[in-house]
Amino acid sequence: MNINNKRRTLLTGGAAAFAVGMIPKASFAADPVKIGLILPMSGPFASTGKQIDTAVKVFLQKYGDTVAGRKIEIILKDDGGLQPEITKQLAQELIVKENIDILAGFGLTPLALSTAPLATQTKKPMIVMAAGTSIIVQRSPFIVRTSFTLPQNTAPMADWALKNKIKTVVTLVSDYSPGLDSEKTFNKRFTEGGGKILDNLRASMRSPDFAPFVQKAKDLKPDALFVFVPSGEGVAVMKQYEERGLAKAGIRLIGTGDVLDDDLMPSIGKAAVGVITSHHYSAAHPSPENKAYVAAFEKISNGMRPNFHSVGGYDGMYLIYEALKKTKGDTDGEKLVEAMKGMKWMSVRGPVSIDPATRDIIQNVYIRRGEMVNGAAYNIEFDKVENFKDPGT
Ligand code: VNL
Repeated sequence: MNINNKRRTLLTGGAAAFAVGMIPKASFAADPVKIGLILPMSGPFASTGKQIDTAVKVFLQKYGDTVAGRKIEIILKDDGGLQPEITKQLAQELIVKENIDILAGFGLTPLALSTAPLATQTKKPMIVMAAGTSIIVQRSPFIVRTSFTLPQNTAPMADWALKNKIKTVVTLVSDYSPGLDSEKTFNKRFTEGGGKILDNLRASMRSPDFAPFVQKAKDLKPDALFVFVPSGEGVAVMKQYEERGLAKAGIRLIGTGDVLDDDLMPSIGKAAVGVITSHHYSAAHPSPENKAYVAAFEKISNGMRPNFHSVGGYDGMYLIYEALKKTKGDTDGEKLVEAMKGMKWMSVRGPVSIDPATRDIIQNVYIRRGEMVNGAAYNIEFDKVENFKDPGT
């Protein structure tokens, strides 16, 4: 209570200073380029923050902390992952008090949406490294996304199901915007291709109980259960799927890769075998770039496996560095965003680019099967849709 009150007073102070028009001072070439990194480092989505924070460390180790003659300074803030107004207030403080040049992070959609108007008002590039609702990039011309979108990752799953004798599906999603994006995309693609949706189930996003939903799905006897839950919640879903015997009842599990998040695969173990998911990143992606990344990440973190959110953070840093090279160290927001548009590079996930029209990421979406490799569960890619843009909803 006390801490909260204190925090609120502080934040109100920051907001007030901002409101009376305290214009952030321009930074000079000799100053460091400051990146305000806002992540959920605590709370139910802390794994997302930890993954991105670690990826930034791996990036700095590989590429150094100076680019285009300017030192890079990262200022990390923990927003707790659940309160959009806290994320926005932290962004405001970073801009007004710390004079940051670039905003980055944004673990969940509501947190990115609340901060978008600030990016526009202050002309600060806002790099969305994790959140995946389609509409986010439309909320500010200063947003550039290096993560993914739910429609982008869902559509290929619906297409795969249609081609693989899955005729009836029950969907289960988290009841907030990325879940609704995923549900809408799956419904549309699957029914347009001749499939039938038996029910659309939605579980609460905060401390969900999946048991009644998984049981309901079982009772409806679909060919498959399609699942989207945000990173961190997959273990609970997999436990219910296993305990309630859906696989034995002949009900397949399919979904976006969030449910078989690499971060959780060691805990999910054998339950993941045979589960088909579509996603833009697997720690098992067989490229030399990715092998080096996984090794560096595991080393710096004492054995943590990198997940897709880490890659959004790693590529976000890469994009910032390449843009600064193009502007020769100029941190003007409009110039940086302009430099980011159309940028192409070889990510650890495969080839990616920033769509110059939408500022969203274009990437391969892979179809993967859960398999045991030397005693550990991995998502093994066996098919892909190349250079896939967000199809929207
Ligand atoms: C979101 C989407 C967050 C997918 C996730 O993990 C995720 C979001 C925290 O847009 O809120 O896996």
